[in-house]
Amino acid sequence: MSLSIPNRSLHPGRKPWIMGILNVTPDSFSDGGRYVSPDDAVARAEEMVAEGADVIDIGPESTRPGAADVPADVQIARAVPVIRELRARFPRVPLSIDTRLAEVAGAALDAGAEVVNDTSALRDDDGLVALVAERGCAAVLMHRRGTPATMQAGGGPAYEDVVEVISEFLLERARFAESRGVQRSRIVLDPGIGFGKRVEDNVAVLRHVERFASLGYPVLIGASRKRFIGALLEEVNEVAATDPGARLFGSLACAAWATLGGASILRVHDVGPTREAVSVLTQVMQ
Ligand code: HH2
Repeated sequence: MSLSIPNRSLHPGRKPWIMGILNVTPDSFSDGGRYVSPDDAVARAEEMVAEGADVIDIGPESTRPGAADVPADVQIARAVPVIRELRARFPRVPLSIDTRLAEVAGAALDAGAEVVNDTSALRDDDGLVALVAERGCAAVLMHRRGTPATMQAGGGPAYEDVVEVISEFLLERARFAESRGVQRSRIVLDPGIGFGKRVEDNVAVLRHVERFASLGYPVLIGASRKRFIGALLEEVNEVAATDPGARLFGSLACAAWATLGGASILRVHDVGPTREAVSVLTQVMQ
């Protein structure tokens, strides 16, 4: 299985790519407000590249539970200067834009990004699928139930069989994208940990990474520092319940597990530690 990113074809093998998270937002759940200034954002990206990030995901809109929608012009003003600067400094590092809006994705692609990471899997903006097809960029299609504003209401929705529901959804979205002209080799699937799911659903998703990886597309897993890790750590580290920064070791456990399950991309805040964990693990696996 391979993922073809324009001009920089990368072939996920047993060792997943590390996608470093760069949220240029004032309100992201873990790093909100830290990289709002383009200079700070670029410096953070430089750190992540030095630590071995294979791709940088630039997020101009928080998708944390309860977050409000951010208009396209605001997202563009946050992301585009950073993408331009990163493209100039790192001509070979793939850049990804984390947005649900075609206008934002188009501006990011013009500035040098080549991956669109859409947490709505091409549902929130009808124009996005045509843009992705026309521009030939890679696209991450993620499962999410509800919207960021509503998805965790009442602790999150209940599922009959969360793995089955998500698998069917992802395959349907991939078929939809392909029917509109997106090449199969440009598609990545993501079960969407933390998006409209209860703690037990997130655990089930992670437990069955292998199943998602068998759907025939590269799989991205984004567990890093998420709230369910805090919940799982309740008895051993109560700080982790409220402090995303205290979820590093739990996040590494998830990254290692996802690697064993065949994930192709790990979306993480802590690039260096994840890279070390994955490096040791994949050498043992061989
Ligand atoms: N998670 C977040 C944002 N974007 N994209 C994909 N494909 N998969 C994910 O799991 C995912 C994602 C949420 O994490 P973060 O960016 O750290 O926070 P926020 O949404 O608050 O900016």
